[in-house]
Amino acid sequence: MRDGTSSFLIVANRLPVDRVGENEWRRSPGGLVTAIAPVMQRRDGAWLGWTGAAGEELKPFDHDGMHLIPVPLSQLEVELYYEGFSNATLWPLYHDVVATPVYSRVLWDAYKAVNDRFARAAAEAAAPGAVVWVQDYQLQLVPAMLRKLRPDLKIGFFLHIPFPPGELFYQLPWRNEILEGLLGADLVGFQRPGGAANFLRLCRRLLGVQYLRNEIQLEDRTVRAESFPISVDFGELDQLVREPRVQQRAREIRAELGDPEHMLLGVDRLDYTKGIGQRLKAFGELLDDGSVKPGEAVFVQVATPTRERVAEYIRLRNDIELRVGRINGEHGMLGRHPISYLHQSYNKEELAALYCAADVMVVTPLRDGMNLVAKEYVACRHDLRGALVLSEFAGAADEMRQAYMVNPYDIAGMKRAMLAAMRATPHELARRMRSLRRRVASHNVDRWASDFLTALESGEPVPTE
Ligand code: GDG
Repeated sequence: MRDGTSSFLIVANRLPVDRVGENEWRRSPGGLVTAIAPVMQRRDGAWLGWTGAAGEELKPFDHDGMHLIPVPLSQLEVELYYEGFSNATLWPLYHDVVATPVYSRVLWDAYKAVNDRFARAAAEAAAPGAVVWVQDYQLQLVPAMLRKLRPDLKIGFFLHIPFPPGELFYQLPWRNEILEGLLGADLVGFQRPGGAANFLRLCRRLLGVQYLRNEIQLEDRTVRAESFPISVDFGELDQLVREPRVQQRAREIRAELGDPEHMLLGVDRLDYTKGIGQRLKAFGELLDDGSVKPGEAVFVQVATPTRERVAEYIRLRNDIELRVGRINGEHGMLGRHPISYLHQSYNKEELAALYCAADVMVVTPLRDGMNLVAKEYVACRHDLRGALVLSEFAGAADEMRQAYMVNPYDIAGMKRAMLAAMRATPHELARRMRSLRRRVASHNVDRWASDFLTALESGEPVPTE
């Protein structure tokens, strides 16, 4: 046991590993782990979170140079705290109410109880004066709970999803408690400046605290709210797609699709915030009105399974699959379909090959904290070919102005953007891609993590450019 000895602690809903055998684990894919792992190794760090299996009680263990501390969740807590309050209340509320949030006291009680368990576990694991970095919407009460137990700690919080304006946040019956929970941190990080501004204004209106610029003055301390746009591991992806086997696989993918003139691609968790239905509708209409001929373009939609027991997700899957079936039924030919729909997960390399193969990447969320897929696509296109169609409502839109920007609610506008992307000259594509790549390369995920931690530890703002 190493209780109370970690000078750097990550607290997240999930541990950064997936089980691959009885006692075997594999590091989860994703930039967050990659960015944070070196910091963990340098500072004798630990990561606290759930293993993903209900009812499992495991002792702390080491994996891949990281010390992991499992926090158990019962089956009922998974239903009430995770599927319930986190994903049926907070997720839709924070994403502009694109689905109706469920407000239930039973779910709220479970959320509080689980947050309390995470806070206690963190209080036990942290060394005196340690830095603790709490992640995301599932754990918004942890900062205040932890500060009460351990006032000596430096506590940071980062929200990966949007933070909504008052018009929406006011709906939440426990709005004050959530704000008070977050105010337990020394630094509250958001993806976009708008999220930080919403938070500051809501604290003033609902809690009556005052702020100057980005600092809230409490009786005994200061809390800062700032934006830190998350990113991807640009270098790793750039290197991966230069491997001959990945390039070969990209050629195979196009051949398997019948070598269409245009390959369009969507890669998302099958989530109602991602605008999958809207983009397929736009593509279907391009076929209906003859702007795109069957056989000329193929739309590959990878829709990774997610939150499959939450009612809205079951409905969404049915809607999308009905739409895909209709479009393919009307415009397909024997053995050839305009939409290749894949309700499956792929490994990183296959995903990279798909990015390399696609002429047009279509990223059209109705609301998204950042959207890493847009940045991954750009990181994979050292050939400067390929176009990015991007929703104005993704956090990534702030930084990726050279994309073909769309309003995903405007189907006609999306059709125009997809056509423009398909018809762009190589020169135009290269011009846009070069500028997009410059931005993502210089603002990669390491920079996100180090900017946040520097700001947390120094108490000084980090210059944004
Ligand atoms: C939340 C916020 C914010 C997808 N399918 C497969 C797969 N993926 C990977 C993608 C990408 C990640 O999952 C998805 O990240 P996004 O950012 O697009 O979206 P969320 O999951 O909603 O993430 C979001 C993010 O947190 C980080 O702060 O950007 O706004 O909602 O990396 O590549 N990966 C693999 N197989 C798949 O089939 N290996």
